[in-house]
Amino acid sequence: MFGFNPNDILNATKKVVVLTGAGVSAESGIPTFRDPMEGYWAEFDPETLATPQAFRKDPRLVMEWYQWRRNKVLSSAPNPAHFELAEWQKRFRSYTLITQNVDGLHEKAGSRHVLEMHGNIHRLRCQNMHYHAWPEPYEYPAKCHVCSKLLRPDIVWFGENLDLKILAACRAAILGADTFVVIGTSGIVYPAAGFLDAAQKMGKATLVINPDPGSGAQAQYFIKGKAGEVLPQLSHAIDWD
Ligand code: BJW
Repeated sequence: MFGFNPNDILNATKKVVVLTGAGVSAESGIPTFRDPMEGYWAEFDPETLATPQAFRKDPRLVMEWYQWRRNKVLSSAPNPAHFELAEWQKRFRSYTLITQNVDGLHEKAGSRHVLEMHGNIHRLRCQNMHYHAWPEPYEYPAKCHVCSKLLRPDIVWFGENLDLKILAACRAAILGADTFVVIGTSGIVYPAAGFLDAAQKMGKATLVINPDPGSGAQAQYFIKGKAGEVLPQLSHAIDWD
């Protein structure tokens, strides 16, 4: 079915790290970023919405866009890929889930200790890193209770630094892993985009799951298909004991 025996790289004795991207939430109805027809960047300009400069120039526009996106996420549900990846935390000797997604759907499906590289759309923060939940109902401009600065989504925009502790945890997990699995990411945005090559250079077994062979086909193993279909089949094919 896969062209290789999944038990060779995924079984209960393995230490596994999974990196996910927007493709994992596509089957939950959340658009990816770079799909040429339905991706966010097909309709919206990242420069005017997902950069610190955009927020300085027009904070209301940026907040309205994120409020719209958050409402979309709130009305969506995890799909079989999220649920299968949550199951995996019980299956392997060691397991770390890293995501670039900000939608929180992994946690909603039951995954714990997820390393969220790009933040979380359900949190707001000010420039002084005071964190807040979205006020319900939200009305622009929401300000920080501590320092009165304007609140923004706790999301890593282009040109912004990632949380160094989270990045260090991602790198340590990959360093300690036997197998690195990459699902549903175009592998364009750094630093996450560098993880697959780094894992290969470290001699880890690498597996990519993606409907587009252009996204990560350099991996040792590649499964062409949708995450919500492939992951349950893959789990079914593994001898877990
Ligand atoms: C399916 C599917 C299905 C569909 N099943 N699959 C080195 C080289 C070059 C540039 C840089 C570099 N280092 C830094 C940069 C600059 C920049 C960058 O990478 N630019 C590139 C565009 C070249 N990076 C940054 O600015 C980062 N900051 C940084 O590096 O600071 C320095 C620093 C680093 C470390 C420590 C300290 C300092 C920040 C990047 C922040 C990215 N933010 C975004 C937007 C967040 C805002 C928001 O959500 O609104 O994060 S960009 C956007 O892309 C979002 C995503 O998380 C990210 C990745 O996208 P993803 O997930 O890959 O989605 P798509 O749409 O690209 O792909 C979807 C995939 O799914 C496709 O492959 C489909 O085929 C597949 N798919 N259906 C499975 N059913």
